[in-house]
Amino acid sequence: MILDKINKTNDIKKLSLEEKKELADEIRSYLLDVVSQNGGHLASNLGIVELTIALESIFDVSKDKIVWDVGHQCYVHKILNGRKNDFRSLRKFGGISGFPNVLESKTDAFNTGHSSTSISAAMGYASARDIYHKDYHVVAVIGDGALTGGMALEALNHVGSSGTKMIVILNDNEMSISKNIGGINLLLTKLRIRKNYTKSNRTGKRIVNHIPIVGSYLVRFVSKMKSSLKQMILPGMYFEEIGFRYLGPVDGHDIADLEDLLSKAKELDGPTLIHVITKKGKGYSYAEENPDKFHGVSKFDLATGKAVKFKSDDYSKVFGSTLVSLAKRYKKIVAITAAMKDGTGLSEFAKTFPNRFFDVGIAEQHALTFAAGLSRAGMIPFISIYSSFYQRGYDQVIHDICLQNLHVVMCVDRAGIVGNDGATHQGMFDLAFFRLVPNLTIMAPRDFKQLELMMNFATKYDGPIVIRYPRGGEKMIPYSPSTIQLGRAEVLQSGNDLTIITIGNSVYKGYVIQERLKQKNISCELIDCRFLKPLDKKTIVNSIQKTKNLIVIEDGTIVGGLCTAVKELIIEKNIDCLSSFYAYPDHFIEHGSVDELEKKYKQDISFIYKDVLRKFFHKKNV
Ligand SMILES: Cc1ncc(C[n+]2csc(CCOP(=O)(O)OP(=O)(O)O)c2C)c(N)n1
Repeated sequence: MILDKINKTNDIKKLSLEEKKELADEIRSYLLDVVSQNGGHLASNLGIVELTIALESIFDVSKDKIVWDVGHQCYVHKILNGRKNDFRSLRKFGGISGFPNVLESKTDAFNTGHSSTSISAAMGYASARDIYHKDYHVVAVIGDGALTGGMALEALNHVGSSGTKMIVILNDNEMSISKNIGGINLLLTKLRIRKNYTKSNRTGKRIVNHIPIVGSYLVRFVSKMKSSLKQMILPGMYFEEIGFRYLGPVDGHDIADLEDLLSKAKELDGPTLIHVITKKGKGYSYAEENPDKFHGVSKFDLATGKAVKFKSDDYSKVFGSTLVSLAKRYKKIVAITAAMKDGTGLSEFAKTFPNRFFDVGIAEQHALTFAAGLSRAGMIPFISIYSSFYQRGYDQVIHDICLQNLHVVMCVDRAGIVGNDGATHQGMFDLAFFRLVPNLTIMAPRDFKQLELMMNFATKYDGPIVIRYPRGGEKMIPYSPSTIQLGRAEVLQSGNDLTIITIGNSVYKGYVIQERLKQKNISCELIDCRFLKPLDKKTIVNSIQKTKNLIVIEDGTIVGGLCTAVKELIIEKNIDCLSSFYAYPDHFIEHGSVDELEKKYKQDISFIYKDVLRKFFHKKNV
């Protein structure tokens, strides 16, 4: 096995071209083997094997800086840089991360996970290098999807005009998670056929030259027109116009061609953009045919390409189908996604209402202000974004939506702990950061039925409103949700000994704890807040004043969300009570399964139950 020769950074440089080709096959098998077991980002990594081999053959990642955009395609890099054996622990609790991580290896130049940051970070490295007169190369590797993100375009704008020496590798596979969309994609489509243009240009010249008398004049005339023609016909000029030297397109699966171009680019001064064409899912037929389905996978059977676990309904699906039925009744409803049509459950909506569906690309900021504009014009926009990606659109929520008090329904998918994607993707902060925003109403459903009711409520509600729900399915509790009233909590269970305050998927934990405490003759009052904002202060205060004992359980950070809201209330009303708050600490939460992370951070039902017995009821042997 050639892979046996790869143990540390730069071992790749010792291989011949033939060995590298063999290595590419072996790496693909290894990727398939591990990702089919552990889950992860498959298709993007299969597509970038040769490009990574070529890059790390030409550059020296022990000193040169390669910044991987999004970072989901860094598996090959990890295998080549000291983590070949650890790769089996990919995304597992205590194992290596599915994204670049500077703490894992010096060869991971920058932590990524969210899209479109690589060119900015690389520009930082390049500028610092120049200030200190240091000597290293800087490369940003960015996909055609990530290039649609505003930050990437802002960074191109900066780098192009700066004249700074750095390389941007555009890994163009025509796919974001779904098919890539938008004007940038149109530009790239023209660039992809540039090779054909060059060939036909040469043929054209030969033909014109043979036209008697005027032939050679025509060729001279055409040559004079070349630069303006080039501008019209060769869209690579777009990058050149903004200050980049454009090289390519080059076949991203031909190691020799790639190495050739990369070594030339290495010698050039100023900003260079290399356009590399790759095939997402390369080498595994199921992934080549359905790159979107194999973008991010959970455990699957290699022989059939089918998921091992049957996928039952999840919140995203329920959101999607509910929105379709609402949109049939309310013609003003439109749906927006930022490149996450499938993930957010909007595929059915897109098919049913193509004119009322907008995929804006990886552009959360634009998506939110676009929703604000739609709302001003009388539409009812539903926008669904993952919790951690809302972080990018915070000012748009505040300045464009809430300041004008606009009716925009902001659905927050993947809220709370999401698991194996780790720190960049945990939906820890949304309750906290949304709570600060004036005019904003915030809800969280405890099950599918309540999500439907909340979506109904949000359709008729006239103002900015958030509905947050977790990744995955519902956990059933035996209380069917009742009508939603603005700012009204639901008391699910009356009791005298302990008040349990919860919201969203944490209601389930509260319910199970309450049931267990009942066995010990402890009677709990279980409150589903439903609204974080406006908070039902009256119901909460009445309950705490009755029981004098309080716990709050929340799937998010301990800072700023429900726990903080209840603490503020206790102080405001000067309530004397014993209290305990269960939420994630003020840390970034690493990767692992939800169960493992809950245990580590003492958020699991067993821990909370025992803790409550100890703290409130002095019972030890439980
Ligand atoms: C800000 C942000 N929004 C959405 C995502 C989700 N996401 C991860 S990868 C991806 C598509 C990236 O496409 P591209 O850059 O072309 O890379 P490819 O997977 O095709 O190689 C998206 C939308 C993200 N990581 N960050």
